[in-house]
Amino acid sequence: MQAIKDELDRRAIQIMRDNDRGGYTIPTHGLYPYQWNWDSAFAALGFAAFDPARAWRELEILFSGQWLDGMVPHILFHRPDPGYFPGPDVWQCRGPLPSSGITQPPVSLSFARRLYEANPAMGAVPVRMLFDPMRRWVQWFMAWRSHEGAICIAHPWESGRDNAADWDKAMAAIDPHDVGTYQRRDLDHVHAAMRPTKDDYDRYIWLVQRGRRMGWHAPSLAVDQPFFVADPTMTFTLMRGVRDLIWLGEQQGLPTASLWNDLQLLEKGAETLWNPEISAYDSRNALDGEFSGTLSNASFLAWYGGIDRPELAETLMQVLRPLPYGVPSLALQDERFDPKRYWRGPVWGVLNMLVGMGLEEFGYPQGPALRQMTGRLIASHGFAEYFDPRDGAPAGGGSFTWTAAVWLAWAGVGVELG
Ligand code: 9WN
Repeated sequence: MQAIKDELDRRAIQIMRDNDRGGYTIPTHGLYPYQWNWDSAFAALGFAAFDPARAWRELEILFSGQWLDGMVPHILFHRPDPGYFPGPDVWQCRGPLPSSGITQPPVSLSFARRLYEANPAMGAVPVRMLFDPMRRWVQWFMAWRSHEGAICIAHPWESGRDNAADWDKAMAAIDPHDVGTYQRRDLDHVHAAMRPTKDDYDRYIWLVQRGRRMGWHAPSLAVDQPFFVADPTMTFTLMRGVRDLIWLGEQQGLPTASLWNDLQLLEKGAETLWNPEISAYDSRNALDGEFSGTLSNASFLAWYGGIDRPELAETLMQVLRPLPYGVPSLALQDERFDPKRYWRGPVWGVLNMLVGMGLEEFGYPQGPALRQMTGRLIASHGFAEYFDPRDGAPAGGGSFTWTAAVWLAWAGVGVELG
């Protein structure tokens, strides 16, 4: 068994090295040729298992793309690559590096704490360097993405769960008739049945065009938002991030007072996302207050955010019962469930890990169980972007950085194979 585990470790490290572009890591060759925000945070955790200095470098380069207003972009376009659309010419942003104009879940705040805890002597300098940029990113979220304390997305790509059923109703309100023609590149790499539809893409691009017209100026974008949905992914990852940033600040004697206020507001906001009809946390359209009625893997991030809710554990057990590999991005019982199309059914190592870490911290047996399921999933089906939740069949891009990182940082640690 140890030999199999060693071989998987070796392959995971090789994937991370192959996707390393010198200080930053791409998610996978071809489909995603740039630095993505939350992918990089997971990459840092993966590197921490075999090259801690390189792990900090990943986060430092991510934050070198931070905008003056505090936002940390969801993509940094370090070197041009015609294989991805929409590229820097479409976004037309004016940050310190060519970038997109939206953000992604701030898991990097929490992963910085993990890096620090693993090696406080090495972490002291980077923490002192990153603390203020991280705090300014939190302030940006609270200023421009908060609705009653819950954190909203202004584009489906911000959530990281881009194509989730959660956004369907809110997206339907956008009329993209004037979007014009454009050439998608994702379909050159992955089968159309696994990717978003043209109707969705028209709206994604329409929202980018709106941002560009307004010069990506946050106060202008906030007026008459066409899409603004409170998201459990954002809310719980920021809540956890703020807690961990406070912890880091206290370790290094840095100012944390404003973060305590943010945390209080986020805790109130999270409760506005509890949907009694599905007995779980749900996304909620901030424009009309409507819940989306979607049981997704993000519905179970509350523990990761630091909130225990025993009814949620019952809902989780029902969702997990028919499935061998962890939390699906949409519950099997949902009529919109689609096992291969991304974020509409498949299972992701990264979400299994966040949900599992939270459950482990609160002492639920489902936490270690999720870790085992994810370990066995990767051991038997490889380092794919995501997997069919019924049989583990790999889907999306291959040789994926964050799946390798999840193996090295969590799923492969203590896994029982065989
Ligand atoms: C758009 C890189 C990213 C992930 C997201 C995932 C997918 C991009 C795309 O890939 O999004 O940002 O083009 O589909 O949904 O979570 O960060 O791996």
